[in-house]
Amino acid sequence: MAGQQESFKYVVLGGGNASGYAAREFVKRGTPKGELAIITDEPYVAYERPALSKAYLNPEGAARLPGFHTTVGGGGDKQSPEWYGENGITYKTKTKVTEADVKNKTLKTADGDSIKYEKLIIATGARPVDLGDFGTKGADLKGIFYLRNVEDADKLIAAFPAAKAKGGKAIVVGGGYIGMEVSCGLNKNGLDVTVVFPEDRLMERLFTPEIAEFYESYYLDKGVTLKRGSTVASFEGEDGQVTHAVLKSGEKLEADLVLVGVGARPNIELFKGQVELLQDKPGGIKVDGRLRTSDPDVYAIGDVAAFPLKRYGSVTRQEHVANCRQTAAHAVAAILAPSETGDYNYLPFFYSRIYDLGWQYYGTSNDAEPVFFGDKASKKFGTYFVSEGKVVGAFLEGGSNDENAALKKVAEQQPDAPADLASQGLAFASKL
Ligand code: NAD
Ligand code: ISD
Repeated sequence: MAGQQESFKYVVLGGGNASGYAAREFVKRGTPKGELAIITDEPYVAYERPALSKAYLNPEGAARLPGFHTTVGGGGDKQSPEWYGENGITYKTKTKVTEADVKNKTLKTADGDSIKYEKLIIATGARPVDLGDFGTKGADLKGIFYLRNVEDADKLIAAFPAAKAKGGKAIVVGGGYIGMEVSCGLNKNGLDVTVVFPEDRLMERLFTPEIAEFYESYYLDKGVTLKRGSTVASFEGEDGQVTHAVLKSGEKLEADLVLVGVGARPNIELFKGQVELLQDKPGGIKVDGRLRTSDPDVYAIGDVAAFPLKRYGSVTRQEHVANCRQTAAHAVAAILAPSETGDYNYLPFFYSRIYDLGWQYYGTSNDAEPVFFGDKASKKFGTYFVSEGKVVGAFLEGGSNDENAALKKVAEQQPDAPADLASQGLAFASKL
């Protein structure tokens, strides 16, 4: 029945990974049943989104729900819909909020219902940048896919047989996370993959040329083609279905399937004029060290939150699962135990897995000199980042849990860099 009115002490808006970790923290801290609601337009309760560009695309033994519901990725319970019910949490799926009225602490849904809250946590996340936003002609043709949620991944997978029947040419636009991880998935599924990206190397924002060269060779060995320094000017099609990608250079590539990963935009629109937003980079909803927005009863977490990065004295948004988990727990702590909760102190962390490889990266490489160590041939190598004589960041391919933990310690402690850092290699991190 439309026009229903409900009221909860706490509401989390957005059902991404962050919402599941927030629920876990509410439960851990003994929140009485009936006080928390989570609202999402997705059809599923929270799941570990990173699986979608990795194990979800495996040709065999692929991850599927309910196998990767939050919080399995963080070493916790698999929070099924029943888990939320048992813990007295109202989880409204397929519910689109179309209006937020922060002054009156009310959200309105597309069905005309109102939901009132005392404290709101915004966890609306981010959405893929659409190539149509860049004016790319033909960007609305069928056969062009994006990847953000389970439905996107299912549509992509469902398109494999027809694409293969036509010749199996897959174009991946973008050389970042999605570009690298999904190229691996498409390649493992037998598609003939070409990656098109504007930079001179893959994952330019994190990889040095020396690091990138290793992964690029790996893709080439697997039969993946890399088109560096290229963007797609337009797509061509037949009967509404994509057939070709035309690069800025004029080169025309056959395209039976296209996957686009050219970045993400924070979902802030509902809160324009309601709470303070960051107009300039990094964009998003501005929060303080307690993840609180300009309204004292509204918090923001995960990809959408622009927060003070305490250890580097800057403001950042981090589109990363580690930040989503940690901001969720921190905001709930700040709400339920304000006197015991200090400022959020995040250590930037990035990771990825492709084929039999896996890398982790902690800290920063801003204005830092890379110091390479290890041996690419044995698939175990890394790079320290040194700034003003201190090691401020570290990257490692093929690390064990202990080695990755040692790497994290380096970025946290920022030790002095010895002259023989490169030859000490991993031993330097391990003995801290
Ligand atoms: P990204 O920022 O990692 O990469 C974007 C890439 O787009 C850039 O490397 C660039 O090559 C490319 N690009 C930009 N404009 C282009 C254009 N006009 N034509 C061709 N290429 C262009 O973003 P993403 O890969 O789209 O990922 C989206 C989100 O998903 C991000 O928030 C990311 O952090 C997250 N994600 C993270 C992981 C992980 O942490 N392992 C994995 C998958 C996705
Ligand atoms: O680590 C990751 C990953 O693989 C993602 O897809 O962080 C993102 C999260 O979904 C946050 O954007």
